[in-house]
Amino acid sequence: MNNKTTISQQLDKAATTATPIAQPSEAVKFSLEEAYNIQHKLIQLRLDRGETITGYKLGFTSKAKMQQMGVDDLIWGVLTDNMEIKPDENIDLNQYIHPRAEPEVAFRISNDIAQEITLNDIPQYIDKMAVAIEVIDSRYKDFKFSLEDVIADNCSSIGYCIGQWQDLKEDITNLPIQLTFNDKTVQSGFTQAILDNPYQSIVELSRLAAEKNLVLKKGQIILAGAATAAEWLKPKTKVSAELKGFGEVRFNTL
Ligand code: OOG
Repeated sequence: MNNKTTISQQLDKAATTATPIAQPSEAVKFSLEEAYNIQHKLIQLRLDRGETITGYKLGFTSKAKMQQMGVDDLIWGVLTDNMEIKPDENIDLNQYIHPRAEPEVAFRISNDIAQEITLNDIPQYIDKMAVAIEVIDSRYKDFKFSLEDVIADNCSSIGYCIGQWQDLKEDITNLPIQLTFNDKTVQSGFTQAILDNPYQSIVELSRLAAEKNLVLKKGQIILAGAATAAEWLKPKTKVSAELKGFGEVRFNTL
């Protein structure tokens, strides 16, 4: 596990075969920067198989998630077309290791973002937002990891389901958001939990991307991070997320 390419290959295999592996940081210490390099190589393996980048996700933008996972910094990962779950799709949980769902807010980029932007710039770069569900599935045994491990693992990403795109509203700082399983609420919170304002997640991502000279492209999406803790997915469940004023999105597990 000393070689960084090996870690990315092992993570890729763990994901494609739904088989958990040990946390690499238990065998070798590596920095946050090295962790993002491993993530980059991991994504490259997916792109080499023909997948395309559809957007980015932020993680640990809320205290609820940081506390649930025992970490203390914001992280970001890459979304690809292969991860998309269509609304009302039926998904087979056997393709995952130990999947969890989170209710989220998604944004759509309308103009390339090539530098750090501010909250005031957002209407120039983002045209729509939607309620979303993110499915996360750590490749590590028992869903346990250090910050470096989870970054290397592309921030546990595996799936995303986006509701109907809607026009932006000026103030989205404190909207109720919830996750339901078979119409029963299993997680609920408020968008304020996401960096005090979900739009702030776009600002943070633009800063992180600018540091790497990465352009966030028109048409790509941004998942702002969960406002609540994540919930284990179970078979035969109607999984739905609702964001007040932005409707609902759902998929079903087989
Ligand atoms: C890491 C991903 C965290 C979020 O929204 O905070 C995340 C994990 O908890 O496995 O997606």
